Amino acid sequence: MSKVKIYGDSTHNIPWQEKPEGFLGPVWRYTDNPVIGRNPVNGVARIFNSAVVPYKEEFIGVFRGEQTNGIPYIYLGRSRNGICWDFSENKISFKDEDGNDFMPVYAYDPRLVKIEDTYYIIWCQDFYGAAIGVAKTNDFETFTRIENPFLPFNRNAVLFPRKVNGNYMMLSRPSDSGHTPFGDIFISESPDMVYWGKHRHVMGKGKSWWENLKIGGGAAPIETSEGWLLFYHGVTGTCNGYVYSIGGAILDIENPSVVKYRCETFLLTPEEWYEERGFVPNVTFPCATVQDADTGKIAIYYGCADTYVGLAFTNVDEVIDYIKEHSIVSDMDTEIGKR
Ligand code: BMA
Repeated sequence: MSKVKIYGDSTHNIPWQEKPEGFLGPVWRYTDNPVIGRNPVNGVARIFNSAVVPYKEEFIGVFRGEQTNGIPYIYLGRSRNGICWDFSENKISFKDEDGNDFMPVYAYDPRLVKIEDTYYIIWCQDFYGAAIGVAKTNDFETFTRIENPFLPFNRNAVLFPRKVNGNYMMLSRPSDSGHTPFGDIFISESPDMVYWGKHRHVMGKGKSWWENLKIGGGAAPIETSEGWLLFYHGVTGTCNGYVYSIGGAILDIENPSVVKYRCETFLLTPEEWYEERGFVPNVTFPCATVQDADTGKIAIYYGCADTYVGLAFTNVDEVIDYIKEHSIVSDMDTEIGKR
């Protein structure tokens, strides 16, 4: 039993390894990373920045597949253990609400969040520039696109796994259409997943070097007795390009635009060959977690160097203690975020 309670499902078959003896950080890597290597599907050169959920005693996921023509798209994958994946050779076929084909021009960085009985896919796509797309499914057979929630330009949208005060909640990171050199995390609310408003600032780029350029939401927040546990990405700029690390914060349960704790240090930063070397070097980019409410175990799925998918582990007590011990919050974090 963990000290901090996770509110959510039990996932007894969670992919998991104990922390290696002597390892110092709060998040440790799977020893056989990366879990998805190059050329995983015919016509797809790389899979990375992808999201997974437990589904019917197994796992299912939406995967960013970089096609051999360079255009990213979303592919479905299934796994018995969350580690070895079978991918569909075809892209996910999106329909509009009348059942007609409605394919985005491109699609990348999908997140996958279950709210009540519906699974939502949220990704970045072209809407006259980079913007957020949303689709829903109940069976992973038909995928219905619903209205785009926000105007361009925006990225890194992730839904909360339940309504808060009666509304759906979505984090996003307003941006430009290119390799955005700025960016804060905002939150928006909707009564119906169509109309979004009550926009609030959640947190800005950090003071620490590893997140001093921009930040963006990562995995869907995990509901705990200490608040919403958020794994996000933080970016710094170097003379050799951007470096993407994984950070952690805890948001207020009733009012998630308020940051209760924010870890001054990264939780994981590019160190291994598959994080440092690839299509875009030095990227660790979290998109999903799988957690077990009974034991507090958490598995983090993260993209590595825009080339591979990696798995990392922590547990709720350890990561929450670590974030609280290393927390520094600014006024911009703790305010309601309304101006
Ligand atoms: C961001 C997104 C991510 C990517 C990262 C590093 O802007 O496009 O998909 O992992 O850059 O290239």
